[in-house]
Amino acid sequence: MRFEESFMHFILHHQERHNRTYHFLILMDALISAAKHIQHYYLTGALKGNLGLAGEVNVQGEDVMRMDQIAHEITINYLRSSGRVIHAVSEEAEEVIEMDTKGGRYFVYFDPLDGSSNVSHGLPVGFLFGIAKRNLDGPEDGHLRAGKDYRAAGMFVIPTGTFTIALKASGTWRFHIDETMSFVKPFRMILPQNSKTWELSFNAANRYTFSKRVQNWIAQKERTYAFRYLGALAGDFHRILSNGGMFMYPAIVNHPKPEKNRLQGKLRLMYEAAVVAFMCREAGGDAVDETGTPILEIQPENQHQRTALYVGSKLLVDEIAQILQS
Ligand code: AFP
Repeated sequence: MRFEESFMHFILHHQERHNRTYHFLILMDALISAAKHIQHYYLTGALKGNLGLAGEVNVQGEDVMRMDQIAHEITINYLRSSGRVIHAVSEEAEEVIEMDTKGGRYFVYFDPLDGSSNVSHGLPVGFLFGIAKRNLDGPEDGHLRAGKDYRAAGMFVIPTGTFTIALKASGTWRFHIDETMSFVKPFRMILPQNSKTWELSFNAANRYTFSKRVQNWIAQKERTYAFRYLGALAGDFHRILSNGGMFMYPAIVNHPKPEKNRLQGKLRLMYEAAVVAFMCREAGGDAVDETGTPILEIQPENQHQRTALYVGSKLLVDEIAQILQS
């Protein structure tokens, strides 16, 4: 009988190999438990049509589907009881959530249900997270960390049961859920060099609202690469990690109704863009914002800060970065 290596064993071996404590293991156990719990709710609630709009508005002024709120509460509960988190930042909470301010070692930034408009269609959503570590030796250094300081970042694609995580300087790894609800079979993700499989992913409805130089770049490329878009970052980025190419959510600068321009882009820096940028860099790719600045270098000023995002194969990201900087 053949047993596949589980994520928890994988991470245990990783910590031991690097002579590290087990605190990170306990934190990961909390995140895995939260993801499985959210998956259970999705399958038993959302797909049976039991989860409608909650009638609330989140901090970004969007309708909160009940599922978002449930996923948020589930995650907070597991993170809090892990005893390892000092502060958490969630897409669903305006303020930073204080947890174990004395004993906590980690900052966790998360979006528990990204792409929630997919829920009512039974299509994939993402649970994205980034983890930074408290400065245990020197002065307290706060929760606003640039992506380059993350120790790990990952995403669960719910309900398909895939989990991808990048560990600082140790690569990006994909796992699949098995019939016992364990994430198993670590597979190292490296962006393919061969451009035959590369894809572009962006919301085509926005195309003519992008800057002229981005529009021109798309016009040059559109016959070269296939185009895919799901509308949930985790699902779209999952494909880019496997096939190569680039996901982009550029700044909206030419909207016919100028009040609808989004000069800072749409996606959140700390729990969307930096998370996929971290995974992408560990898989050999890169990510930049609208000024061509590496996403992982951006120092956040606010936990809900937005950014434009270009993430994927290094060749394409370097190319667009040059254009954006010119
Ligand atoms: P929602 O959670 O509001 O559906 O937003 C999802 C998201 O933040 C990200 O997952 C997608 O890539 C992007 O927004 C889709 O945005 P558009 O609907 O504007 O294409």
